[in-house]
Amino acid sequence: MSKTVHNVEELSLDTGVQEMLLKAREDGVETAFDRSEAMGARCKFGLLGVCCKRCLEGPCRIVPGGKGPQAGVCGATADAIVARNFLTLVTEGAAPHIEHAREVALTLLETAEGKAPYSISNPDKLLDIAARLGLTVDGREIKEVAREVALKALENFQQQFGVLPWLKIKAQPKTVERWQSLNVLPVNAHLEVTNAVNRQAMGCDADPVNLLLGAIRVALTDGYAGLHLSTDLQDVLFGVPAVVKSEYRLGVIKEDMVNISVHGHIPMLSEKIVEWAEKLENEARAVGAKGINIFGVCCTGNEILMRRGVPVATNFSSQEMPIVTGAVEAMVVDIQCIMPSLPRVAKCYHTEIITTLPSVKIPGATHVEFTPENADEAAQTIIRKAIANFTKRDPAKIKIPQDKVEAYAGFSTEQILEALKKVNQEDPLQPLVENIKSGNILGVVALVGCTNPRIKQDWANVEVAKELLKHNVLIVATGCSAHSLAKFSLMSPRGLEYCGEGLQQVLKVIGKANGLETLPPVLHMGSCVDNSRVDDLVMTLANYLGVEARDLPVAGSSPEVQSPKALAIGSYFLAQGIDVHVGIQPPIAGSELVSNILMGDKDRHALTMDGLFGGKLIYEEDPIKAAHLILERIIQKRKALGLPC
Ligand code: CUV
Ligand code: SF4
Repeated sequence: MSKTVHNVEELSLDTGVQEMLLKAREDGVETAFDRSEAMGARCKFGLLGVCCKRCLEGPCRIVPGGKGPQAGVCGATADAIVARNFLTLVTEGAAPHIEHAREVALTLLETAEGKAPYSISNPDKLLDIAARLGLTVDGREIKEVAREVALKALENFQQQFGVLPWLKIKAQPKTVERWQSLNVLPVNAHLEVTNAVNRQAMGCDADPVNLLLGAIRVALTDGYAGLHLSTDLQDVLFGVPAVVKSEYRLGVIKEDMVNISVHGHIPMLSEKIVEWAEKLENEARAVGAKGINIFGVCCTGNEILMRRGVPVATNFSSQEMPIVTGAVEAMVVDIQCIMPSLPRVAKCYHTEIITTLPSVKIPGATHVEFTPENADEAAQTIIRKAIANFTKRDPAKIKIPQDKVEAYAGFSTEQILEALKKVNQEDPLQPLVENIKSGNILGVVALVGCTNPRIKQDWANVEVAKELLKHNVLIVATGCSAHSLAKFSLMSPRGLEYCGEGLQQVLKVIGKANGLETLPPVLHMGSCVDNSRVDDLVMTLANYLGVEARDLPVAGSSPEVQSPKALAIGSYFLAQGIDVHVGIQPPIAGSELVSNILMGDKDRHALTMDGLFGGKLIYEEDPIKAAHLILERIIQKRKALGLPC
């Protein structure tokens, strides 16, 4: 194990995590925080994006503008290498969402055909989607409609001509025209991913501009065939989220119960775990536990928080910490953002790490294969394993941090509109839009993405949010950033103290109309795929005002980005013309051309995302400065709309 030099206070803002980091050191357990430190300064070539290992002539690396070779053996320049690597990141970010969506579509199909033990929880949303797709719904059975919607959804992975069906039912026509003129409209998700991998291969696309447009094309695929498709069909199967009150932080782990953590992304598994945990309570009591306590980690935690109010223990960087409490019987994982170290940490305790999908196995974990058809059996097997582990606890190793905080979640676009209806039944958007116009709400920012052991956990997410709230920016949040903000009370009435006066007033009025003291200043919109909900909200506002998304005073921010998935989502926002801030250096600095295209102002550079689409990438590590760069752009967009600033 590496020698640890940092104080735990410098590693995470979360006191529970700090406490567990100390315990991990005492227990001789290595964590991501230790490994990050042991890794030391990251490779400069990698940070700049100028390293290429696409073929066996290399690996090649370039010192930009410096001494030594200015092109790879094949002749690829730094511009081409950086642009290609960016496309790789976006593709690697999109593919997981696309696979996620396809799994959900197949589950819907199997449910409609009676082959999988799920139900159509929200027929209204199903009928709405069917109508948008132009399917006949009148006089037909729900299951029949569901089957047809599922088949239509699968066309997003199959059709050889035309435009991605889910893009057609969601995007604004004027924006689609722009995308068409730039030739970035996707056909089907599998084709787009294959094509993207193909064009980045050795000896293929070497034009940095074309490669970056390729990244936008993949990002649009991510947005529609990944994010939107997943959320829509998950809402049909499991319900549209509505406001729930729940709890956050490691204190949600309960000493006297069988604790099961769900971690990963796919709600088909976590929903079944929650369902069967209730049904098997008696078996837990039989081994001396008071019951079964399910809690979430990362995005599948968001899914069951949003729909069931299940508490969340922690987010990405500290996913090993629940195990360190010594009180977790099982951590069940599916896909994405799962640290391969989990079974090594679990070895020091009695926790069983359970993998569930054929393409995600980890040495040292137990594997219980999960499919939609065998969902009930798999969930029971998993829960019984956890119950059996309860008796294997070592009392000397148990220590659970006491901190927990309350948080409200469940703010789907549908729920936000419902809440606004209580203020104005006929014209629900009117109160929101009036307050945006007057400046009581200066703009809306989506705080999205991850935490990253390269920087102090939760700190940048929370600081960016507080600074924006102070300037009357309404915040919506998803992913692990949402977890950060919830952990620090920004999703509870207590968060009101950080808001500017105008925003406070609006939140109180809408809150009171809904029987609450206030709305929380940060609205939790869900998991990473639920950035589709952010897009839905933006579309709703834009359509109401008769403008495009790119005209609105809105932005995205990912202060602690870790996953390429967040870069794919960010690029999707860019394609919509929405500015995106990242607080971790994106690997593009090795090419001035690529940096200028992605981050440049349209007034200063001939060719930019800003000029082509209307939004740009902002890189700033300092959260306060970042917030002000975002505010500047929001004010620019307000001015263009003729709104007071
Ligand atoms: Ni999908 S992608 S660390 S779990 S948000 Fe969390 Fe969210 Fe980033 Fe991963
Ligand atoms: Fe080097 Fe070109 Fe091969 Fe990349 S593709 S490793 S730059 S020769």
